[in-house]
Amino acid sequence: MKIIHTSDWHLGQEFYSYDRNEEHNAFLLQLRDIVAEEQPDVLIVSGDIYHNATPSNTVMRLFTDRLDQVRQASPGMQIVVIAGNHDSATRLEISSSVWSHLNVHIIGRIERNENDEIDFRRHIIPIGEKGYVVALPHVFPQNYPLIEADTPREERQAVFHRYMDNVVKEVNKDGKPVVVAAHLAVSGSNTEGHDLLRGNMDFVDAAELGLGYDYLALGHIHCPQNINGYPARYCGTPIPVSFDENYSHSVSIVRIETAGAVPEIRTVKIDNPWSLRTLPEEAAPFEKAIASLMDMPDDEKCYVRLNVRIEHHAPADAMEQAYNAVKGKAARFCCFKWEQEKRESNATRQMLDVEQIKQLSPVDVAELYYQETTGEELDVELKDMLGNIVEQIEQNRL
Ligand SMILES: [Mn+2]
Repeated sequence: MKIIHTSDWHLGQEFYSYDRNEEHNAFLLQLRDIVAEEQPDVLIVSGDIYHNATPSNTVMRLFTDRLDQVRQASPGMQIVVIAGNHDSATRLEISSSVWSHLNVHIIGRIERNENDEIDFRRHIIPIGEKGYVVALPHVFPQNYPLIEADTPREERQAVFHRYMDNVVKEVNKDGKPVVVAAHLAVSGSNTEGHDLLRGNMDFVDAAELGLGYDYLALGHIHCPQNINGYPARYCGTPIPVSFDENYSHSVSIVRIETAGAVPEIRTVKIDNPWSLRTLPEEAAPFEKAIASLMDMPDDEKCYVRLNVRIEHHAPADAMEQAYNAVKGKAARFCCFKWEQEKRESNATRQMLDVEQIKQLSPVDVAELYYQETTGEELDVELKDMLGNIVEQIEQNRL
């Protein structure tokens, strides 16, 4: 079985208010050409098709038109699409019955049949005589359906995977290769480029998914990587979603000869017409950073994040200066990456032990912290304000 594995397209992403349809269109045309060249048995899209739950008409049209062209580039191929956490599961499935006539299988969610039983078989897609793809859309861990009465919420996902595994074995009587497509975060994977402070990720131990597969085609984590100890891989984003996804972007081509064989994996690079650049590479003072923006060639298509080291405060008109610097250029200024210059405190650093700290008021601690991190005295007004807040909290507590 020959597979093209891709995920995390994030179609419709607005990048610092810039529209990315040109880039996504360029990717989908490259995907069409790769499919034409490789003639795979199946194309797997492991979730996050769209960036938002409510993509615009233009973006949905782009998906429909281009997916149809991709399909025609290898007419015998099956296409399996699952929902990611960014997708609306129900919206993604709107046209799934029409697509199913064209060998395109869109699985957005887990459904129950008229007897209120989980429809496991809906997720098992035969790839001709070659094998099966098991399509597991994204489900938040706390939302996995209850299969066995009294299963605690935190165990429902593992129970679901165990049942799924058993149904796959029932269906796959001839022992053909099985590929599982899933959109989830596996423990121990490299999350480079993801801002985990913004949105928490629920990590799942890969062992929880059972071992009833020959290849696990993962989506969700954007950095391409194989998972240690498992025939599993994140193919990564074809188009970077953030400045921190500073690595090569590709789709994965996977071949599995027989069940139990180690999958052969290679990648095909995707070229983005717009690069994402952080300028200068090392953080520099504001004026120097602006100068590097001014020095950019007029016709260079790229998104720019300015890497600035500041001593005190950023200039109030920093944004305006940056926008002015790219006037008349193709480059799109996006944002700043601020780095506060570490300064030695003027006051001798006080080392306090626990008992000494206990003697201090919260405002004293704030004052010391401010002195130590900025090297300056805390503003009197700010100090009074903090004092009032602390007082109010203490009064409420009594
Ligand atoms: Mn994603």
